[in-house]
Amino acid sequence: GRPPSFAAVDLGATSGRVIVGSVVGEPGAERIDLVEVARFPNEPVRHGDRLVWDLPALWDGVVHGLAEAAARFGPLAGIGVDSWAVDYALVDDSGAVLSPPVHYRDPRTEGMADRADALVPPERRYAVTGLQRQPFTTAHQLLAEDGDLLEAAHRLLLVPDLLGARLTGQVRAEITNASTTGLLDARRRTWSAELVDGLGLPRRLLPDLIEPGERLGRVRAEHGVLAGTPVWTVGSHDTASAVVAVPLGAGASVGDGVAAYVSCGTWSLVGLELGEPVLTEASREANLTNEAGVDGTVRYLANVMGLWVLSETLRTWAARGTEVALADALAAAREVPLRRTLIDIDDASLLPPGDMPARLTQLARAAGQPVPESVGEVVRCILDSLALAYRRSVRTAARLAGVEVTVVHIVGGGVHNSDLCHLTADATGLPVVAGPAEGAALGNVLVQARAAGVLAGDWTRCDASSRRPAS
Ligand code: LFR
Repeated sequence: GRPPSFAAVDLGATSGRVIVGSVVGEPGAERIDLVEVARFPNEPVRHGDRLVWDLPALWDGVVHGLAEAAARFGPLAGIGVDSWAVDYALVDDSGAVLSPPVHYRDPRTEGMADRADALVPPERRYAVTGLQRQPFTTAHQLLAEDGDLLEAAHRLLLVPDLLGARLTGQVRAEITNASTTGLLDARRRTWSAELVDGLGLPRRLLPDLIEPGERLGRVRAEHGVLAGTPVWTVGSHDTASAVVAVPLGAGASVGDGVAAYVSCGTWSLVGLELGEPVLTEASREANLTNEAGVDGTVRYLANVMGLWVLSETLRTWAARGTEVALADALAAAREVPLRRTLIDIDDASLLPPGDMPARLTQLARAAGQPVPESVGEVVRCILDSLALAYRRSVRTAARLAGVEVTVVHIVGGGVHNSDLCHLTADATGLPVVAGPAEGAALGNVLVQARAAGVLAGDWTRCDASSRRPAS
């Protein structure tokens, strides 16, 4: 008969995708065939003075994509949803969305991390959550939230939880994404009442938690052809799903060390999979994050600003009338001497949308580096600075976790950027293994297939040695 097929809804900062994964092959030697059935743009829009996600467009893309998946692959064995983290909608007790989810790059969070510090000291927050300091953390967004809206709100739903609730009627907070709110206890994997209360947030906002690999519910009758399809919880934070798809165990057999990963897309998430969080002061000072992974693991990683800087640079040029294709930009960079200009790619000035070349000029000047002028020089500067940040992040994570890294896996769209893959190998001095490109979708499908009992229950995703940081 037909192989069981699972639809992964994978929403990224620039596009959403519905990808069907079919489990084929003999038991014990299964393979997942991935087919992209829909791709739709995700373009943030203005709502008053806020930058928000276009929820109606996303929902439309998701339901059409799922209908297409069902039409092509017959009754689906499941649906799973993952997206970027931290952003949420507030809903009332009928489930109606009270205002569109605000984009994490909106400047409303300015000063909110400091406000949070005044309520609960940063050392304490890190000791509980293990979460990196970022302006856009959900808790910081909530401190910037309109008071009337907060009062009217019944629940807060992160984007994948919101879509899951619309599909099934079930309201839950999937834990991998919940770990990016700044309100989750990293060790206990429960909401931290201490932090919720300490930050003055209403406890009722937080839905009951759920782990990946559970049946959230079935699609409601009103959704026509999809009605009755099981919706499985997955690593609903895209990075959690991407890490599931990294062949970490294979990598760990290179020497005695463990594998690091770079989940490379709009952001580059660089780090390790561990069995326990690292909650030390040194880790807080290095701004490494402990996010909840699938199967009780910890994603110990750094957010590196990522290919966002490059795409936003190309967008800046296009807006000025100079369209530069990515391939041409990369070709131009190859003509420029290596490491001509190195800047701190994680500088906060690069977070919001805007004129990237101007910001790079400023950073170069401040660092006493040659200002990048031509297309090639600018792109050279971005790629070299990214690779350097990868090296720094891999080394710092390894040092603070007490492990030796012997291989780096790159997954996500960035694997198509072979220049960046080579630079990463050169910068880290380690072998780099590239792929899969659709990491988040593959991880999403793997967790669904296991939950549905289609893949053996005992596949482990990482070598035991990478689950326990050496003491
Ligand atoms: C990557 C990602 C990162 C998160 C950032 C903002 O897509 O999910 O892991 O820090 O987006 O949500």
